[in-house]
Parts: sequence; structure tokens; C-alpha cells
Amino acid sequence: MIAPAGRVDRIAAALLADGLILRGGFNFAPGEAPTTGASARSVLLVGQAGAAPWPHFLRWREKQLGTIANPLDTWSREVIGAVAETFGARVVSPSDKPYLPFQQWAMRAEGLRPSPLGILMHPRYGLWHAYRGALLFEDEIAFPEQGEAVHLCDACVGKPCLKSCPVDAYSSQGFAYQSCLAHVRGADGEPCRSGGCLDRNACPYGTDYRYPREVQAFHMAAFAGL
Ligand code: B12
Repeated sequence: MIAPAGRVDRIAAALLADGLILRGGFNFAPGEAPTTGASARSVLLVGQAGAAPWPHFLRWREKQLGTIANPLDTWSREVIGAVAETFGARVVSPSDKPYLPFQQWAMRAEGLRPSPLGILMHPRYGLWHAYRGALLFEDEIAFPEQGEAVHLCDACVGKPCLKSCPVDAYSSQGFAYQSCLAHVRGADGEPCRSGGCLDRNACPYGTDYRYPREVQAFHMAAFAGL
């Protein structure tokens, strides 16, 4: 069964009310299961370009009583969950365990490729975008043909993203998670704590979408458990 025409546009409009956008999607191959024990025929990825959801999240946060362990995840599940209910979809989250292959899905959905930092490089948003959830459907969606997006890292000769971290956490060997964490938590980590990852900020692309310092500080605090 193919989804009714116009449904994707209505979903996009509903998400936009919270600063969220659709990040493409695809139909699963026959027999391909998106998660253990669950079937679906298609997926739409939900995410953000720049920090557009931030003011919506803050307004919601002010109304919550007490401490919430992972407030951005909770907010995302709530608002994307409401859209899922309206449109007969099931919602999954990037923080659901076992982890779902969000980046692999995003590569299929939008033809993106990873930057040297592991974050996917977007031709318009650069490194300043993320995924907040996905909608799983029991029917197929008529997606436009998706080719590979322009990969800006191919043309970037200087690779400043690999030269700005004081502990060289990112390299061709991958992400030295423990070195990054120790530095961010330590005495010299204040620039990363207050302004975000220095390597990510060194990327010359998508700078119009760069998250404001307070948003970067929020994500860094969540990452480093501060
Ligand atoms: C675990 C995890 C981490 C671990 C990575 C540990 C490791 N070496 O695997 C840690 C805690 C280090 C991490 C850090 C960050 N992460 Co992270 N992370 C995840 C998470 C929750 C699961 C990854 C996973 O195992 N998936 C399961 C596998 C099967 O799926 P996959 O698509 O094949 O996974 C790919 C990733 O694992 C990737 N990968 C491997 N190592 C690393 C390291 C980094 C830093 C990144 C970005 C990707 C990455 O390679 C896989 C193949 O493509 C994903 C969300 C998700 N569900 O995928 C976010 C995710 C990959 N992270 C993301 C981001 C942005 C970050 C940060 C850069 C920023 C932040 N959240 O603070 C930080 C880096 C810290 C810094 N210096 O700023 C984004 C990337 C968005 C994008 N535009 O591509 C995701 C998709 C979350 C989201 N909500 O959008 N992350």
C-alpha cells in the first residue's frame, strides 16, 4: 500500500510548529526490520537544521516541574510522539537502546557522508544539524529519487576540523572519546565547556547554522555529564 498523497507535507507542517524538519526517508527493503521485533515499510527522519527547535524546547522546559534526566530527549519524544499519533506512525529515538543506525538511515535518506569528525556533513547545514527521532510507517511512501549529496569535505584541503582540538581527539583512527572527555572535564576544558567542540567549530561550512554558544554548552554538558 502506498501512503496517501500530501501526508508527508502535512507531517512536515506539523513538525515545523516545534522548529523540527523532515530529514528525508526511504522504504525498507522487503524483509528488512528497522528494529528488533518490529516491522515497518518506511521511515521518515525527523531532525533539526541549526538550533531552530531550541526556543520551543526552552518554552516547554520552563513549564516542567523538577529535574528531568534527559530533557531534550524527553521533549523530542513528546512532540514527535504527538505527530506520530496524528499520522498513524510509530516513533523511535536516537537514544533508544539498542541504538538504531540513525546515521546509516540518514545516509540513505539524504545521500550524506560522514565528515572526519563522524558527524554527517550536510551540503547546506555543514555540521550543524542533528536527528531528534524517526517515524515508522506500515505503508510505503513515494519518495523522490535520492542521489548522493555534494560532500563538502572532499573539497576541503586544510581540514581545520582535525587541527583545533587541544588533545587531537579526532583523527583518522576515529574519535578518542576518553581523551576528549578528560580534557572537557579538566582545568583547561573551559573553552569547550562554554563554546562547544573546537574542531566542530573550526569547520568552514554551514556557519549560518552554527548553534549559539548556550546551545553548544548544553550539548557539551550532556555529553560530558557535567
Ligand atoms: C553513542 C553515540 C555517541 C558516542 C560515540 C561512541 C562511539 N565511539 O560509538 C559519544 C558519546 C562519544 C558521542 C558523542 C557525540 N555525538 Co553521538 N551518538 C551516539 C548515538 C547515540 C549512538 C551511535 C551508535 O552506536 N549507533 C548505532 C549504529 C549501529 O548506528 P550507525 O548509524 O551505524 O552509527 C554510526 C555512528 O556510531 C558513527 N560514529 C562512530 N563513532 C562516532 C563518534 C562521533 C562523535 C559521531 C558523531 C559518530 C560516530 O559511525 C557509525 C557508522 O556511520 C548516536 C545516535 C544513533 N542512534 O545513532 C549519536 C550521534 C551519532 N551523535 C551525534 C553527535 C552530534 C555527537 C556529538 C558530536 C555532539 C553531541 N551529541 O554532543 C558528540 C561528540 C562530542 C564532542 N566532541 O562534541 C549525532 C550526529 C548527527 C549528525 N549530524 O551526524 C547523532 C546521530 C545523534 C543525534 N541526535 O543526531 N556520540
